[in-house]
Amino acid sequence: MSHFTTLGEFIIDRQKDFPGSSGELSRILSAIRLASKIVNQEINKAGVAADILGAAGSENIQGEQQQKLDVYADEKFIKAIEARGVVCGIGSEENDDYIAYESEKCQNGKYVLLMDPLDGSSNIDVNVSIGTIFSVFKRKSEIGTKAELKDFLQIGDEQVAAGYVIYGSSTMLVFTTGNGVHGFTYDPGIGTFILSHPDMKFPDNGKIYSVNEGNYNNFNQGVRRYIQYCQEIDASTNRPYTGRYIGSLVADFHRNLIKGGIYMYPATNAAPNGKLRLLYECSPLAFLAEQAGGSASTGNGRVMEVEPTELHQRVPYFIGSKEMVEMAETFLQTHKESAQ
Ligand code: AHM
Ligand code: MG
Repeated sequence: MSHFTTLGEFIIDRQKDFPGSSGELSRILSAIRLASKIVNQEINKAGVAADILGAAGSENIQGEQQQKLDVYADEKFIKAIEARGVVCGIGSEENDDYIAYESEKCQNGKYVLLMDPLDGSSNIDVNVSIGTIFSVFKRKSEIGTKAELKDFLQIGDEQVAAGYVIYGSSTMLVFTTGNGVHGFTYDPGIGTFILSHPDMKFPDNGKIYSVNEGNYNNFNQGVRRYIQYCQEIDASTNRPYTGRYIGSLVADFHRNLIKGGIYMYPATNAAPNGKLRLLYECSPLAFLAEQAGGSASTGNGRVMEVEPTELHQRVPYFIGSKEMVEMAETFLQTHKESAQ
């Protein structure tokens, strides 16, 4: 039998590469691995649970309501992380405020975690890929105390780990601890994540652009001109590009990482900072993109350098193959002063 590297083995082998190398980061990753398996199982039976078991009324003897999957995922991740006792607090897109864990063990933890437990959740009901995104920072407050807001409001460059789980045609966990990006595919038969995509790299260029073009008339001139550029015919630069938009950031990002492409969620007239959240979505994927040789921009500089001032802050977002992001930035800068 050929040898497969499991996520567990990989974490142990690479522990020396992890910042600090004290085992805590490994425990965070293994908590994420566990929670993602539980969430994966629930996602896979989403239609059945809602339409058949729920209707039968016999599944839940306490008479509890069927939980929405994003709330379910939120709870599973919060509990799995808490149980390892190495994270002092957690910030989630699902919750208005961060959670500072109460136990002494957690308050002795060196890290905080930010996450979007189920991104693209509007796609659940229609059987389209969704994902979990996470980001880990060292805390700023004193060890042995409760987590504070300043622990969460850190620039992307301070991340010690980030990653995502994609619940797609197969389930994958992709992460970085600052030493490249590695992807693991879940084998449901043995309940294990196997290293399937070591050292993932964004192609420098690609031919996929991903944007919600329904917003076209609400984009600024630079974005509209860049979209026109993507659609122009020029065989020497592989244009027109192919338009692909799933509406699940993780899935769009994952495809573009493998094939080469750019994902954009620009500012619109109604939403001057775009839609996506800096701390739960943009920063973690920016860390992954840069580790994979790609890039992530607000259109006005690196996402990784944006100073957060609030937990749910949004930023315009351009992420993917380096040369494509650079070209988008050039269009944005060139048409900066133009009328909307
Ligand atoms: P969510 O966190 O509420 O799921 O929103 C984030 C999602 C992204 O996954 C996706 O790329 C984007 O919102 C789609 O938004 P839109 O429908 O406006 O194009
Ligand atoms: Mg989201």
